Amino acid sequence: MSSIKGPAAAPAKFDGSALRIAIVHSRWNKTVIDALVSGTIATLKAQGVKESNIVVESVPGSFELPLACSKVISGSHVQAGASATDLLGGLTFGTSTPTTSFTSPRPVSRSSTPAPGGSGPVLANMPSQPFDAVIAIGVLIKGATMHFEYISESVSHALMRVQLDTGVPVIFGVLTALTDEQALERAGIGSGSDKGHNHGEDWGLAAVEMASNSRRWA
Ligand code: DLZ
Repeated sequence: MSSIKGPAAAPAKFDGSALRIAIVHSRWNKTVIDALVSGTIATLKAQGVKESNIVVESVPGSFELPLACSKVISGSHVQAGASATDLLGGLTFGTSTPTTSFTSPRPVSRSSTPAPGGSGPVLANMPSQPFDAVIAIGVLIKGATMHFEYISESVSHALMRVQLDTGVPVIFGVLTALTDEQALERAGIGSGSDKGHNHGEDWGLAAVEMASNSRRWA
């Protein structure tokens, strides 16, 4: 029997062509994050969102997502993130530090200009524009300690607070997986014959729907 889980189709088709969407993702559990971010961007584009209107920022871990989303929404960040065009164009990434079987926080380059001393890219100061929705993407995988519980709980509450405080939809793209395989399957890259489903696709759809409705409801 097929599963009854999952979102039903939206009641209307939404046009993302006038929307500006931010993706803020953590760099822990890179393999899964990369698949989720790619799935999200592909769906946003399929909904009509222009590549140049998709801005991607990264933070070290999921715990940093709420503050980053809040800053991105309030426009208090002065440095522009990478556009999806930049990312899809194959920017180079810095050295990664392995942390678990497939985890590695990863500094993302946002410009091809190297920083003085070769320590990384120089970020350009650019005026920020409002976002219609922000998608927070993180992957928490249960380990031997209580980190998972504390971070999952606080991050989900904090992301909810950000969207209620700002009135800007924040899409909850944080996987809270009990095993590596659970996380991989929810990014559509499971190791079995059924690779699973990339939840980034759902998050892209949710962002366009919520952004469109928020404009209509305003
Ligand atoms: C410390 C930590 C651990 C143990 N596990 C994860 C994880 O599975 N996923 C994730 O996104 N971040 C993890 N972190 C890092 C924290 O989110 C945070 O970046 C650090 O505690 C620094 O505040």
